[in-house]
Formats: sequence, structure tokens, C-alpha cells
Amino acid sequence: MKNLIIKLFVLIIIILNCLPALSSETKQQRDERMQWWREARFGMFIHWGLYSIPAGEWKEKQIGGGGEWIMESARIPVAEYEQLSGQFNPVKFDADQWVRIAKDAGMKYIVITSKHHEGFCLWDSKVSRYDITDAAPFKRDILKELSDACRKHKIKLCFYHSIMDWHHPDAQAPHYPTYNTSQKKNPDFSRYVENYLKPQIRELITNYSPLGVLWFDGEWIPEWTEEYGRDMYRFVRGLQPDIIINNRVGNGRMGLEGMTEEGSFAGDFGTPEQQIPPRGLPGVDWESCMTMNDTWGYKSFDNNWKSTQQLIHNLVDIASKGGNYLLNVGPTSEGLIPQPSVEQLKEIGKWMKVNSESIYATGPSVFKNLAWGRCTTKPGTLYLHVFNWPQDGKLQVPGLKNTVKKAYLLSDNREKKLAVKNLEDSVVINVPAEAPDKIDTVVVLQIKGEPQVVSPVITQKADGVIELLAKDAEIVGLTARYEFVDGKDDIGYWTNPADFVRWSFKVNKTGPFDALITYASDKGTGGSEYIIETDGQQVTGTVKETGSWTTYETENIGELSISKTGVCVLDVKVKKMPSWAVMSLQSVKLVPSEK
Ligand code: FHN
Repeated sequence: MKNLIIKLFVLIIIILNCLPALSSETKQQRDERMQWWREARFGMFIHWGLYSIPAGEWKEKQIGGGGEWIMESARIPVAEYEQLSGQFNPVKFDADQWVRIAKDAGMKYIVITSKHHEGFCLWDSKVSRYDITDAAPFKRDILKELSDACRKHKIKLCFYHSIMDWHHPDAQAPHYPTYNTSQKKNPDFSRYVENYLKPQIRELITNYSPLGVLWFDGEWIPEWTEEYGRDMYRFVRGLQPDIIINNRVGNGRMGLEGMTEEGSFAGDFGTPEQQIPPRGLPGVDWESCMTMNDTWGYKSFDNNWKSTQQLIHNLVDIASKGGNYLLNVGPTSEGLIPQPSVEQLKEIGKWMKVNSESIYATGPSVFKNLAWGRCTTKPGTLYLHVFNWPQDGKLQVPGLKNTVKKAYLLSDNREKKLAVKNLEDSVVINVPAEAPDKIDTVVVLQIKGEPQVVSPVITQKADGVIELLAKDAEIVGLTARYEFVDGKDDIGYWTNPADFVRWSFKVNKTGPFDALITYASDKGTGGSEYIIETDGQQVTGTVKETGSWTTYETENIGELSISKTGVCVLDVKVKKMPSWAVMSLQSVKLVPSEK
């Protein structure tokens, strides 16, 4: 009887724990839960673990790939890799300084690797001795210090936690890592989940709560089933109902997908990695996680740093598509964020000090493509991010129909109004001759009513030519996107052969046309075969290398006939992509054929 009462009591506790996540959440509840994250727009990712000690080198050899993958990439057996924990003594670690670096850059949250794939834990885990206090000389709870600093500076603390674990004996499945065969004695993944992974998650949530996000990863291993994913989602929300969980809680969910239905096991937001979805992910919350160089974990010899301009443009590009930017730093084994990262973050911070209003809590752009930059929005306000300053001092906002109440530079006194003219199919703003900020000057437009934008209609010229430019194209797919920066004015990043480009235009003079295509193709990327189709006909072409991504060449690839007047559609599609990219497509021109 006593036993039965205890069992019943345990069951009630379990059910109560699961209730918040099981009962379906209303849209309003979900919006409330997601609000801080949607407004934040910018966070810091921190990859830190034992891998910062070898820093990309093993037995005097530089190892390729991410620094945090060195255990796998250099085929280091568990027993040998483990020894690194005895050397992990990051005496220069200063949680307060890290948090200040993030805060001064304008970041609102920090996601740190509580445990990466290597299995080493940055806190004193009660279910592991492979952690900072039991296995390393450092003996300080890194997560606790970060949690205190985050609370002090009002930054949300979030944890990245790897499901895949290269160290735990019960997680040593036969398919990885191949060099650790001797360790694979009766691995039992469900025992790993119940007795190790879940207790660790419980520790992280109860000891350091409230957490902002639990960011899972390493979910692609075949043992991690959909059922585990659903169960973990419920478990985590049961422990902290308002927590946010990324999509990688679900098996193989890494990448673009996010939660579209309430309570889905695919988590609360999508996580495109090292990429910005060209059109955002409409209807889904998402966050692009990206590195500043080419590694997540510290590598002493990776100096391929992105420019400040690139990082600011990424932040703005992501915000203009409705996403968040999670920008990574990989601290050294001494506990320092690498100096180039610190410098870059300082520069971003300077820009944010002036312009953060155009980033935080903004909505996506209302324009399809803007030749000079990007747009973010708030009710009644458009923030025009000008990456390429107009040489004639006139900023054209194509297709905007609203009356502009006021226009000014965000970096200026708000009463210093800019002159604005409403033309029939655009708004023109008079701006200073020189760009106040060469990277991105923000022009604020206060408009009357909801934004009304009409897509400019492409019309045939008087001489019969139809000019289809990259900036006017509709790009359908996952990777291809319009780029107008650093000498580029084209549809680039076209690495997915299923992506295609479409133009709609008005024809008033029918007949045969020569199809002229202008594109660039870097060394080693030639050979893609493409089709141009319109009005039920096709011509095909093969991309020739032009030498660089900004060396454009024009080719006449054949004749196409248009038989009807009115709106017509032309598509450029890929037939074959032998290298990693299709081409950078600048334009297609239909020129009436001479007979
Ligand atoms: O394998 C990891 C990688 O090391 C890094 O942590 C990234 C960050 O999103 N995630 C995994 C690959 O998707």
C-alpha cells in the first residue's frame, strides 16, 4: 500500500511537471514567451571547452575543420583526449568582462556551450566527473560565474547542450567516433538519456534559471529519435515553462526548419547555420548562427576574420528578414576572447550605439530587393539601411506609395529633416553628399498608415528591348540572393541547384528575341548548365568561368519568341551544377532579333 501511494505521488509530480508543455499553448501565450527573444535580434554564441587547449593542432599538425571537432578530426582516443582536462586552467577567465564585451556590442543574450560533442562540462555536474570542478585544476564553476555576471548586466543566459557525446560510455554508438572502438562496451543510449543527459539538463535549468534558451545540437545521430525529441521538449518546458528551445531538439532538425505548429517537437525556432536564408523564413522564428572566422572553437592559426562591414551587414540583413544573429566567439584556453573578435565587437558596438533603434524589436522589410541596402520596420516607421550611398545625393525608395511625415538620419538630430518627394512610383529623399557612415547609414522614414509598396512593373522599352535586372528578380529557393555590395550587383550565393530566378514583365511588342545573359563565375566554378524559359520555349547555356565573382561577361545564348502581349514570365533554372555554385547572374536581356 505504502509503495502504491509513493508511485501515485511520483506519477502526479511527473504529470504536473509536464503540464505546461503538454497543454497546447495559445498564440498569445507563445508570443509572450518569445517576445524578449524576438526583440533581442543579436546574441553571442560562445564555444568553449577542452578543444581550446590544442587550439586546432595535434601532434604538431594543423588539423582541418572546426577547432571544437579536433577529437574527431584528429582521431584522438577518449583516454588520450581526456588528459586535456588536467590542463584546463583558464586563469584569465573573467565572466564580467565577457558579458560586458557582449553587452557593449549591443548583444542581448549569450549562448554558451555547457557541453559540446567532446563531453566535457563547464559546470559542476553531479552526474559527471568529467567537468570543470572534478577533472580540471581550475575548480571554478564557469556557468555560475557567467550566470551571476549576466544577471548583473541584464543579459539573458542560455545554454548550448550537445546530445551527441563522444566521451560518455553509454553514448559510444558504433557509428562514431570510429577510432574509439575499444570504448564501445555495451553502450546503452537510453540509459545515457535517462541517467545522464536529462539529469544534466535538470541541473542546468534548476541551478542557473531562469534561462533564456536551451540550444540543443548533435541531434543528427540515429539513436536520437523523434520520440526522444518530443520527450525532451516536454521535459525542459516542464522544468521552466517559459524557456525557449531551438529546433535541434528534434532528430535531424538542424538547419532551416523551425516550429510552425504549437507544441511541435521541432522546437521554437529554426537555426540556419553559417547562412542567411535569402527570404528569411516567413511564419517561423529563426536565428542564423555564424562564426567570425572559420571555426567555432578556438584555433590559434585561423585568421580568416570577416570584416566589420560584413558583420554589420549580416546583422542588418538578418534583421531585415525577421531573424536573429547569433555571432560566435571561441575563447582561448587561458579564458580570453581572441583580440580580433573583441575589436570587431567593439566596432559593432559603436555602430549599435547610434543605430540600435533600427535593429531591436524591428520587423522585416516591406521591399523585395533594395539596390542600395536593406530595410527594417516598426509600426509607422521604415529604417532604410543604406550600404551604398547614392552618388547624386538622391535616395530612391522604389514602389513606396505612403505619404512621408518625416525623414531624418538616425545619427542626426531628429529635427534636422531631409527633403522628401513623392513621385508616382517611388519616394525620393535628398541626402547629404557624403555618407555619414560608410558601412551603413540609417535613414528614418516616418510614414502615414500601413506601408504600401507596389512592385515596380518591368516594361518593354521603346526599341523593344526587355531588360531583366537582378534587383527586380523574384528568387525562389534556399540559398540564392540578391547582392549589391563590393562591386557585386547580381544574384549570388546560388549554391542550391533547385533554386531558380523569375521575372514578370509587360510585353507590348511580340516577336523573336535574342536572349543575352550577363553573369560572373569564379575560377573553378564553371560548367553549370542552365535553362532560360519563357512563353513555353527554352534555350540552354553553359556557364563559362569569367575569372572572378565580379568579372561579368555577356553571352547571346539563342532565340526565344514571345507570341502574346501582356504580362509574361521568364525563368532561369539549373540543369546541372558540377561545382559548388551556379553563377552570379546579373541580368537577362531580350533584344528583338534582327531579321
Ligand atoms: O557540430 C557542431 C559545430 O561544432 C558547432 O557547434 C555548430 C554550431 O551551430 N553546430 C554543430 C554543427 O551543426
